[in-house]
Amino acid sequence: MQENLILMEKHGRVRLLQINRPEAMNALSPELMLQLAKRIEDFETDPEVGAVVLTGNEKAFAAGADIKAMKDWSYMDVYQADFVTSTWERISTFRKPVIAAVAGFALGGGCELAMMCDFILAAENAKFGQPEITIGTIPGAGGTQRLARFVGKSKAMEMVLTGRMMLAAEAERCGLVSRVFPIAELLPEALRVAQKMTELSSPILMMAKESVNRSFEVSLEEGIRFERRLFHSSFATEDQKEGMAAFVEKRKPTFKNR
Ligand code: DAK
Repeated sequence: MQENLILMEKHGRVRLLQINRPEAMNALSPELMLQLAKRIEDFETDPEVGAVVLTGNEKAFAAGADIKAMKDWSYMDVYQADFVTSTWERISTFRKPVIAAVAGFALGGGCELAMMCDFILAAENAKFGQPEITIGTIPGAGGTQRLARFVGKSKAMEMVLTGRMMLAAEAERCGLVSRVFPIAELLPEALRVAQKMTELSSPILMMAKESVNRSFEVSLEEGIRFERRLFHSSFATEDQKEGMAAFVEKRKPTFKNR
């Protein structure tokens, strides 16, 4: 198995993960997704990790699942291995904040992987697309579901049914991307934003993330009930006491993640 398909750098309590298959436009092979899932699994319980930035290189965040690996798989191969579910979905259940910093192509599984992150910061050269239809399949890692929720039916349908790519500016306009930067500023900005989050209370961040994610699953009434319960729960934490005391005392809070 090829090692180092996912490179890791430590920046304080931020972990920068870089998809590392430049020769294949960062195509997401099963080995690569396994290495990514293992990293995320380790970070979940490591108190030294407060937030994650997932990135690729200047040409490609990831140009999709590995077509060369997939092309001869049978129905039974993908069904029995539970292809996608077993490794790909791990990032979408990660409880700590994860930012996708996207430059270049984010296509097919690459676009789906970015959408599994909490938000997407993009370089001006980023291109998003679900081109599976052009190779005889459909998005299989959440593209038909998450894209429709994020950008609405019309744009999602157009992208999924035609394979058209969307440039960063359009992706920002329609809400797929939270902000766009010149390429040289993308990583420093993503790391800066992640670093800011590590200065906040980790359990409260988890509550906030869980609550926003809930909005995609349930009715407004149920979502608001869920939010209210978590909001009330936040008052049981030491960090809520510290945060509000610090505001009143006009000082910076020191959160203990308790
Ligand atoms: N897989 C494997 N290799 C890839 C690749 C990919 N997705 N994308 C690029 N490469 C490889 C190319 O084959 C080429 O390799 P060599 O020929 O040098 O050996 C190398 O990367 C450089 O690519 P190009 O020469 O094509 O570079 P260009 O700049 O000309 O074009 C491109 C860049 C990104 C526009 C182009 O490479 C491209 O169209 N790539 C494919 C994009 C695509 O169709 N992506 C969707 C993949 S399908 C499922 C769940 C999920 C999925 C499927 C099933 N199940 C539950 C069953 C997900 C499917 C997908 O993501």
